[in-house]
Amino acid sequence: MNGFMYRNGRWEEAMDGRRKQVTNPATMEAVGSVPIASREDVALAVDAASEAFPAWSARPAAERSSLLYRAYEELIKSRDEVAEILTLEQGKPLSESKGEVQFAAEFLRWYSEEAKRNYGEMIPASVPNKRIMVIHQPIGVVGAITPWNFPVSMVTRKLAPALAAGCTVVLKPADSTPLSAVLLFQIFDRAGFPPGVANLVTGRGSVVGAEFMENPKVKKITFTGSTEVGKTLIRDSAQQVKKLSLELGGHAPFIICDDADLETAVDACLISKFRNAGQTCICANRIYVHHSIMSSFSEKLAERTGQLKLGAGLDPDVQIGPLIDEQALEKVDLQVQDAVTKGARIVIGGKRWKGEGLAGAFYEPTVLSHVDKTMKICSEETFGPVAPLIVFSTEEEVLQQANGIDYGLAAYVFTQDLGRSFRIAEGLEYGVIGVNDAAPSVAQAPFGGWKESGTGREGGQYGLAAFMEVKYISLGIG
Ligand code: TXE
Repeated sequence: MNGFMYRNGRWEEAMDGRRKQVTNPATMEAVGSVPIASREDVALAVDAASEAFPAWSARPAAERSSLLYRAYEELIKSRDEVAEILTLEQGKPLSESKGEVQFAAEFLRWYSEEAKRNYGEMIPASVPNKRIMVIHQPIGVVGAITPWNFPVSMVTRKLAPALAAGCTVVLKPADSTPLSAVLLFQIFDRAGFPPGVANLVTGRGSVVGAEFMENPKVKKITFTGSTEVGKTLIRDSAQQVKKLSLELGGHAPFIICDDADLETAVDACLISKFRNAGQTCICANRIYVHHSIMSSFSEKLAERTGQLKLGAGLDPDVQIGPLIDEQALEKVDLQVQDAVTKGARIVIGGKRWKGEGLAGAFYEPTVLSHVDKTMKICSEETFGPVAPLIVFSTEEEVLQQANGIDYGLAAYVFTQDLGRSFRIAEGLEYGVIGVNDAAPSVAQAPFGGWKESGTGREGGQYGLAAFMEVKYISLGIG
């Protein structure tokens, strides 16, 4: 599939005609290509978004809502086609891709409704001849940057609320997974968004990011990606006090108490850890297991882990795809080696996997026991299919260990004791908590991190607020 950029309602090449090949990470074969935008290309897209902003923001919310709902319907109609391209360029199993497309569509549906609920406030004045009003207005042109691990849903999670709020957008998808974004923009085109309202540029993060940051017409940048790039954006944003929403890395603790239902906890751990081959910012990264159930948990988890089938995602039996590239595999393997050198034991897995005719970077689903906090795997984001098991004895101890990290995105606790679930959930310094639940992300709830996991929230009414300025009007009535 050869994709194009989408600017002002037109499909376009880069001005200098350069293109980048997109590769299937399972086979390393070409899947297609997209243009490589220069800064001038990005500036043209920003101009289009800026020109479209006055009319789009002035449109009644009900009309913006209808267009978003039409995009939802179009995406559902194209679900299989989008899922297939997603698997081909990203590697995840087709069933997961279909799930992701459905999740992505939910943001369009939710914000088609939320667009109509952008209420203001009246605040009681302290004198009789004044009225105090608060209204919310769209922030302007938004530059959105998305990662490769969820190439469809991260786009709608940003674009749906931005468009619902009345903003116009320029999106830059991840370099390695731009084709599903091209399909999404074909869907926006079919849904009938006016030219310039939603624009797509493909190319390098540093080039597009620099234009977003330095172009005064871009009023807000919304970014999902590494903490390292997020910190650079924070530094650079000082120049124009550019507004930022950042969803950065995570290192989720996954706490299994002695009273947890063991089968539920094992099932949940498999889903949380091995979905998308562990390349998820909210996946279990440190699995704290109470000492009294450690051996039975470890045994059951290893048994189920050993049954997972690796391969190319279009094979309907495959449950674990490749890592996104060789660099990612190297990072995972180095963490495993570091842990083993410091005393961890490999219960299952622990090395590269080679499949017939598959040149991609596959890593065996791995369970490590005897892990402790001195090991890199306990502080660096893994982004791979490795489950490190850490033993604990008391609630206080596990909370202290779980919180002893700079990340604060998602955390999980498995227990059947209501009081304990509240104590631990309230004690965790994280933005998203799953209690007996390994899949807490939904369109209507606020998603985002404490500490170095980011700033701002996506989803629900918080996600809409992220694209609006607050204005207070003091009205003298004589
Ligand atoms: O991230 P990058 P990478 C974590 C995860 C992973 C690591 C590296 O640990 O192993 O980050 O992944 C764009 N200005 N997460 O290298 O580089 C880039 O083009 C503006 C967690 O892929 O941050 C892409 O669109 N943008 C995370 C996006 O940023 C820039 C998901 C993410 O890429 C840029 C991804 C720049 N200077 C990685 N440089 C999560 N929260 O889920 C790059 N980009």
